[in-house]
Amino acid sequence: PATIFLKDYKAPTFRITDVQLTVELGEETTRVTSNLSFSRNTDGGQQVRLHGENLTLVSLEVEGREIPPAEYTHTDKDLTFLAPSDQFTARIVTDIRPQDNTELEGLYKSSGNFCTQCEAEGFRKITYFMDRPDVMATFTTTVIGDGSKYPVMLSNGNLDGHGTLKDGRQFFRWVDPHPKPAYLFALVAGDLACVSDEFVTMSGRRIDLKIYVEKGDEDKCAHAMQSLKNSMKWDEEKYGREYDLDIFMIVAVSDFNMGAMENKGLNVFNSKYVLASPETATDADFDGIESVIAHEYFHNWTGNRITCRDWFQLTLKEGLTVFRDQQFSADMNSAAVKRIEDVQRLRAAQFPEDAGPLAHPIQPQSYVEINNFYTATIYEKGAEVIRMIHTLLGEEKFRKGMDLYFDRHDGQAVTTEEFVAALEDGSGVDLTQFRRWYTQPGTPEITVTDQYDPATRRYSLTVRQDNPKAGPKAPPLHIPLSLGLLDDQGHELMEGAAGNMLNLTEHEQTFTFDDIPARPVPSLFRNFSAPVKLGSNPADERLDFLFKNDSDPFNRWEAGQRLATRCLLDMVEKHDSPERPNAPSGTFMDAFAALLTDEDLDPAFRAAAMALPGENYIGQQMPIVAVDAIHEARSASMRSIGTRFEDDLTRIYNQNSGQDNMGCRRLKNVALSYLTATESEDHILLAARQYREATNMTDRVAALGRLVDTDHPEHDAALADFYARWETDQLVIDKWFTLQAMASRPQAMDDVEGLLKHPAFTLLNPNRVRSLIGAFAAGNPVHFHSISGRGYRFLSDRIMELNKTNPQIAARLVSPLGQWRRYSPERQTLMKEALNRILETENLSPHVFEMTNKSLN
Ligand code: BAL
Ligand code: ZN
Repeated sequence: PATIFLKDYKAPTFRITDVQLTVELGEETTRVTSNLSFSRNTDGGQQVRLHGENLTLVSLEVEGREIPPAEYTHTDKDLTFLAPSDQFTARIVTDIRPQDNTELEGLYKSSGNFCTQCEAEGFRKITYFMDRPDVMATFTTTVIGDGSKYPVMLSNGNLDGHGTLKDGRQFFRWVDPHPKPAYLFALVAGDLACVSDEFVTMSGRRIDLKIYVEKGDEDKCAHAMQSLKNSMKWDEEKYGREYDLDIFMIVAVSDFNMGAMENKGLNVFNSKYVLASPETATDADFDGIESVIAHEYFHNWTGNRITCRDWFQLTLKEGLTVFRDQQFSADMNSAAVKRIEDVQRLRAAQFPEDAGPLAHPIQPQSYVEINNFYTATIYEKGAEVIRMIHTLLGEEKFRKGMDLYFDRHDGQAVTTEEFVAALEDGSGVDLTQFRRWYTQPGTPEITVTDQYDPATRRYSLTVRQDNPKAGPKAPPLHIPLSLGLLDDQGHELMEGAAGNMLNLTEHEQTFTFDDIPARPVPSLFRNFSAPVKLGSNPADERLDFLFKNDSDPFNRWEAGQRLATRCLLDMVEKHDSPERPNAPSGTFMDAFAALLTDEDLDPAFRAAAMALPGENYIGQQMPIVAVDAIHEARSASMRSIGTRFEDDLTRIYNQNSGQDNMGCRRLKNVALSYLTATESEDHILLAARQYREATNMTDRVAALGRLVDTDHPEHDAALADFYARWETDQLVIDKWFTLQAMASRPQAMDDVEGLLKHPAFTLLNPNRVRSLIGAFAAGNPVHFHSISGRGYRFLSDRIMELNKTNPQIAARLVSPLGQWRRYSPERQTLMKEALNRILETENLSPHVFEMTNKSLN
């Protein structure tokens, strides 16, 4: 397959300025009639090339004249003809078969309803078009079909009319006055229920809000609707952005490749990010819904009104919009816990990507298949880059920069360079060096040494940055280092608890601080002010001090995690030696004990601080991941903490039971995880009781998660009960698959293979694939990396099967195998074998080819 390069970008010779689309939905054939208005954009000849895939061309007219086949060329990828003049119209009729579309890109069917997914290049599977984001057109869409089967017919924009045609078919016409690229097109038709509300904008306009769901799910939309209203208000208050159509619609579908899609005025969502009731969704699900609803809504300004010039600019809209949704969730909930979770996600998904064979800058230079570039780097690192701009500019100047960006580029398709220039011009802050973040891959590694001279009362910090992935000659990045200095009582030595912001711009730089009465303890990269790895490892005592005293909650949590990580790594290192410890160090245990009695802490923060780093994270700290030793060290630590602090943990469990509060539930369930780790009968029965008596999914799933890892009779009983109880709720059954996929008990691999044959399992539903196969590969290190190679074969078999029906989802499963360099030689061989098997598959899609091929390099 061909590689596409950023350097080859050329503006289109012609633009399409208006689209009049008629879609006649059928059970066999769906007919799409597209009336296009073209106008010349650049010199470059008369040739017009339209993208199109899997389409049956019925007819082509240009300026009202039927074009005979001799006058156009037609391949399985495009349709080319000559423009008669600089401005002309064309009418193209094509037939498609949405019911056969298992790739879930373009127009397809989900649970009997029609829906679309056009980003990045799905519109070309609906009709011939210049399917590139720098072609922005107004759209009028008429949907026609059987009104008894599809009473609801939706598209982008405002409703302009509906009725019944002479032949009895129903039609709805939608007009979207805002020029948009085709990737933002959407169409939905089906027998759906609707939940309605309204929002009054800051200028007093009344907006209809509609959430469409399958019948019976109406009572699970309240949280999504409230999140939408909160998002609309927040974007007005925080960024001065008002909604711009008369109606905003969300449709929940159960078969969806992504989380959700920001189509103009008609967001299509994976039902996972819409449907929630306390009985069926966990607190984490509620948070996920809030943030994804916000994310898609915020795209209306950052993505839709101002879009990307080409797909190399994807982070322009994604990094910025993730940053905005992170800000929103932080404002709605505990900002400290939100920041911790965002950094955990970055470290879990983006750091390994940036250190492995699939590393790329947030603005990549080339790709084979754009769908492979919806990555943690583009999204999560992209958001960190925007956050650093926000940190460097400060709240007020950042807003000025954003205001200028909106003013300057509204209605345009732009580049990240234009974004940075607007932020720079609006704020007056020079971002010349900062721009390197857009083109350098890799996670910078920071080492810090400090010195204190009591005679001069001068303290100095020497900070060094290295980015091995970007190569030895890579120029230094501009890194904001938010710093606090603490005295031995834990008081701040510099003004403002937020500390000072240092600009690290050289490979190595020394910062000095005068008038410091005694050697201070530095608190570095407060609130994780840059996406870097801090290499220098302070002594346990310093970490313990920061854990107890730092006023920056992120760094307080971080110090605890570093302490825990050090203990766990020490246990791993001594795994095969006679002095192998079976519990974390005394310093760690003391710090943990302090947490258990600190009732002043926010319960959610306390829960986050009490949780041990996960096995994958511990593995990331090792040159070669010691899979089994890590698992054993972590399990032994859980057990020893559970035993040593049984009374305190039981007290916390009891105090926080029965409280209708997310933080309390989280704290209680962390306590439960330690207690059940002791494997004592009493605690297993406690989990079983919690499972049975739970009034919400958070508690039920937390308890079931503890039981699936045991061989206790409650294991089978609880799993069977859960399935019987929720059999008809797909999203809940996903959890049932995931818990078993992530279990570490010895038979887990047999269980996972057995689940493939379960009647509720299907490779055609992406959520189900993620719930079993994705969860196993990413969340069950000890079985996935089994030295038998069974886990790798299991994954490669599924990728080869999925390659036939849904290449996008297949390709997304490849990355765990791409981490082979981080494992022992035996595992490396097995992982590469699995990758080679995939590569030898007949009819390998470009999606899977690119991911597999790059993973081997
Ligand atoms: N644009 C694809 C889904 C999202 O990032 O919102
Ligand atoms: Zn997005």
